[in-house]
Amino acid sequence: RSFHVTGVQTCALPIYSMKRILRSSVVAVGLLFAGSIYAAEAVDHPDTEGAELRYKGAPVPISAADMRLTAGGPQISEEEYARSSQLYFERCAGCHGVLRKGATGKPLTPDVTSERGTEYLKVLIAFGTPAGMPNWGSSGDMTDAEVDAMARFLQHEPPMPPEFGMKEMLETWNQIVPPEDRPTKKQHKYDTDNMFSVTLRDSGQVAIIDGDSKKILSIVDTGYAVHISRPSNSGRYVYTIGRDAKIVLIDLWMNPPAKVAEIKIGMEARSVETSKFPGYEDQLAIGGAYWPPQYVIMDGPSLEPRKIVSTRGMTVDTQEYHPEPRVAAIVASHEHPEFIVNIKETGKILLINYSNVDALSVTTLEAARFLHDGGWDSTHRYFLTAANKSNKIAVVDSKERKMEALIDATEIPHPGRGANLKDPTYGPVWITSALGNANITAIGTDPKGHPDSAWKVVRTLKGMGGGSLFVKTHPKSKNLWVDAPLNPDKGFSQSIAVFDINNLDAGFEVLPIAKWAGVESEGPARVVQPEYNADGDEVWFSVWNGIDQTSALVVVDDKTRKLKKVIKDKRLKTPTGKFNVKNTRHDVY
Ligand code: DHE
Repeated sequence: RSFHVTGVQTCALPIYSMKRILRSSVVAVGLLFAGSIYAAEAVDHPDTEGAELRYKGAPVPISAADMRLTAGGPQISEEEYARSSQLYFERCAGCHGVLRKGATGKPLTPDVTSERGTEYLKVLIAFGTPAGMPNWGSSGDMTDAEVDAMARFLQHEPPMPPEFGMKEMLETWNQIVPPEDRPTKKQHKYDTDNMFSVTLRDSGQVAIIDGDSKKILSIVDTGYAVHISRPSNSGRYVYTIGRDAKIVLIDLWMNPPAKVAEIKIGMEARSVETSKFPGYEDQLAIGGAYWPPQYVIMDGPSLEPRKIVSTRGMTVDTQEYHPEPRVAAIVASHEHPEFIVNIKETGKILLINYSNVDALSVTTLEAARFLHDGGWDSTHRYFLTAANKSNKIAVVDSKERKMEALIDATEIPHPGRGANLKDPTYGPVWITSALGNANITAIGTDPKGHPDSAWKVVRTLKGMGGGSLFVKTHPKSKNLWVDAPLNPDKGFSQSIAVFDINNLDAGFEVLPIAKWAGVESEGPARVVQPEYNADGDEVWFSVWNGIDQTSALVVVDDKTRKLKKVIKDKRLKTPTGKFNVKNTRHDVY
């Protein structure tokens, strides 16, 4: 990483000493700037660690609309405004919100930023803060000119990205192979239940891999930086969602599996799910958008959009209006014909009854801000989900349609879908790891059989360290796998920790997955997201390298914990999430 000596000095000190001071002594900085910056730094990103910010720094493909200049704001050219708004979406919107009203980061609206002024903002952007704001300038991620333009851009109104209603959706809806022209039976010999849909993040594709032969059956172009895949209830289809809000429907019966429909549901999104309640299997799909803040219910096999609903509204705690509450995780209820939808910024969980799409009834549950990801307990009655900036796990009783509990958890819990296992002492528990520290938290989930442990943190194990994103086990397994792809120590980010479920206190074994793939020295080679095969006797790991570097999938024998297979192929670019059809459609984890 290069270090730029820039013209952003606001005092007599050379810039490199300022950098050192900013990193080493907040108090010194406070003195340097007559107290003002210290206060700002201390609150800008409370509890936000570098790992979390790296995780948030994913590009978002929204281009700037018209310039909206604030009277009296600093001069900025049209070109600088356009470039800065693109950079803002790529680097800053994840924390500060598209409209800059503040999300997990502070508000950056002109009333706030104009008081700070250009020089102050330049220093903040260039050097970051000890509280967690990245050093975009000194890290080389932004040039001096970009830092300078960004500081001026932030003092003007943010560009208003366009809304995306039915007209826009229909313009993007493409039925490549309409349902009536699709095969009436499977066109190949492969077992669709043991197929994996693997996110190829930076190439905007997924790989459909046969879990038995480990052969890549097809590479399907999807949305930009595709995020997750969800198979339909029957297991015939896979729905993928791109960060650009493009949903792609893949028919696994075709030979090779291929794209049969696509639609864009907004400008930016992360979640998609399909109806699972008996009588509605494969009939409907739902997509949740970050921008515009809305969800869309579609016809499952064709993706025809049927109902678009905005999520704008009041926050759960202070009851203030929020203009962009993003849709985070969505799961399909097994108890009612309902989708369960996390609304991040308002901290509310919606139970959307889809039995009559033209008269949707929605139960709104009050959880906590900022809802992110989550998954079912082993009975599929309770949905446990992270409110990650509140450091809480919210538990929804999907049968009774009510909040069951709101549990204090560890710092920035990040479960993915979580892991369900039978704890030898406490009975059925659901597990999450954390971004903020090494804690692996076990929560009791059996109010009938183990009432004393239900909805309590019954165990906290220590994993390899912070920067963990995903945990996984399988009902047939005795292993609990915990990754740490965002840990700054390569020894951890390139490895996996595995615990013995029957002897959790004994600590964990570390398996050097990236080394087994032979790619440990080529790039970051982060080991991310364990996923079981259909039989539950193999665990798959992604070794996530840069787009021009060699990545791999590593398959480990679950019983022996020994390497079984390394899948390397030049088409496997930046693999991250993997979704086994059987486990994902039956919510087995
Ligand atoms: Fe994810 C799940 C959002 C960054 C890999 N991610 C989710 C979900 C949400 C989400 C809302 C739950 C979807 C659901 O269940 O319906 N992710 C976000 C972000 O907003 C964030 C922080 C930043 C961004 O700009 O996207 C983000 N996520 C990442 C990554 O950098 C990861 C590690 C690599 C990648 O592919 O982008 C990543 N996210 C994943 C994966 C899942 C996921 C693999 C599904 C896990 C599972 O087992 O279900």
